[in-house]
Amino acid sequence: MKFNSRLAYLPLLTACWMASIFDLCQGQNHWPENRFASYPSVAGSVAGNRVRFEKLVIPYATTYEHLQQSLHAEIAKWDRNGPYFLAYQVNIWKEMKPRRIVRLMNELKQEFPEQIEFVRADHFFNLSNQAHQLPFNLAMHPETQITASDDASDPKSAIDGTPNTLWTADANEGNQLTLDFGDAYEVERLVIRHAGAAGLDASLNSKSFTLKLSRNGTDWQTIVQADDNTSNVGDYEFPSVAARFARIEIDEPGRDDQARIADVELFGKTAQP
Ligand SMILES: [Ca+2]
Repeated sequence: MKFNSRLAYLPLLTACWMASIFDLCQGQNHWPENRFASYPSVAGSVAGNRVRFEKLVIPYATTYEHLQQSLHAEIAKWDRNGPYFLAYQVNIWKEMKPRRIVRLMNELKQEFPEQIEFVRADHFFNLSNQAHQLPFNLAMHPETQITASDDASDPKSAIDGTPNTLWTADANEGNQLTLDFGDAYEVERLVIRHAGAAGLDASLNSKSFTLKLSRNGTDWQTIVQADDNTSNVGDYEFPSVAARFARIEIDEPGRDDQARIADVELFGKTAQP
């Protein structure tokens, strides 16, 4: 999803969950997951002394007509000078069955070509944070590329937004993941999910790992050095560092010598010129 000031983002948050076996979610290979209990703080996402959120335009919308009219009214308010975020909740137990939601989505995309995107809830909040100059998950940014020192398993599994898919490598063959954000950002937080977060035995969690950041991909600065780890999820906030590249090294894997990363989030803001 390219971040573009010409686009309005119209997510159907509940619909995507509920319509899982239908067209709306086809092409997704996992479910968006929110495990808020794993987060000790979200200090980086506070704006005006509150955690930022987007209010639902309509909670529990039940009719096609209601949704369509509301969306048209909201789009008419859009000044097109920047992205406009709209969140709706749809009650699919009445007439707004999943296929009807897909129909509404297709009609609006046809009516407003190149102006509307329907996105998953996690992308919605990420794009909203980015637009409001708050830290957002750079690993989810469309420009971000990821490579692994051993790509026997797909390194993208480490940044697909769910701990249920893992990047795995023989620790003797390769133990690094490198992210290239495509541009420099002020990076300030790492959330890393280990094997236990994917439902595997916690003894397979990486024991020691390192986060390094770099502006140029050559000179690296060690930001986080974690030893004797037993946690399923690590959450590290640090003074912001301007970086285009991030590298995670598994220095000591879990008990079977397999490096595993279930998912990584790296939060940062757009660097000031
Ligand atoms: Ca994953």
